[in-house]
Amino acid sequence: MLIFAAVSTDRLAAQPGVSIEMGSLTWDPATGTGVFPVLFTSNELIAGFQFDVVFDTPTGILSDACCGVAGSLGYDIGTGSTTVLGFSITLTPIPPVPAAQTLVEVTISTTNGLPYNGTICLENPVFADPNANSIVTNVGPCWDSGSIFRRGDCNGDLVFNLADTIYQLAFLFTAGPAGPCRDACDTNDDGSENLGDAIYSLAALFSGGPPPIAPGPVDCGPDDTSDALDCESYLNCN
Ligand SMILES: [Ca+2]
Ligand SMILES: [Ca+2]
Ligand SMILES: [Ca+2]
Repeated sequence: MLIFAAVSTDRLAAQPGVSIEMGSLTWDPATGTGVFPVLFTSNELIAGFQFDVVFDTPTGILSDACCGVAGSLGYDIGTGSTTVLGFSITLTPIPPVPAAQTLVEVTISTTNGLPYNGTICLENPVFADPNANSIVTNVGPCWDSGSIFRRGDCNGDLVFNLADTIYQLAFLFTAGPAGPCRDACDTNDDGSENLGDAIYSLAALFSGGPPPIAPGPVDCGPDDTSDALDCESYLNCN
């Protein structure tokens, strides 16, 4: 019975496979491109891989892939319109990686030149070992930019003015509707919408206080600080 138990434990510990996951997209406004790492863990030898990069809006364009562990081992890394492909012409395997590392870095752009706004998913992974056997591969969650918006424009009419504060006070105290993008109403970006935001807005509008926190009331951008507030619809940035 003891021997049986030991074998059973070993089998679990040696559970085969590769896991890949999106890292965060970093956008560079100067070049109009964004880069995200594809993170991976593995307890197999990898000799080649491919996966699709899938955007939920048509503005996303897959541009390039390079670098990471695959790049450092001299892999040929290429991209098609939707696919990233990597293989070693010398059949140098990627050794097992127990803690997450970057497999490759993927560069994207957009058709409208704006920061990518939507989700990016990794799909249809194919990983092969040096004997050309496919390796079981798990894929992590999609990356989500969240919506882009103008902070302070609580009523979603494009401009930041007293009407936003009145709208917000009505929501907070007289059962008025919530803003279409709650992040836009969180003018001080502390992760909740309350009287402090209305006071912050009034100070910004009328007494020389600082403007609503980035992305601010003029330029569209994402919420840099994640919180429980939703930005369900903010149409004016798209
Ligand atoms: Ca407004
Ligand atoms: Ca707030
Ligand atoms: Ca926030």
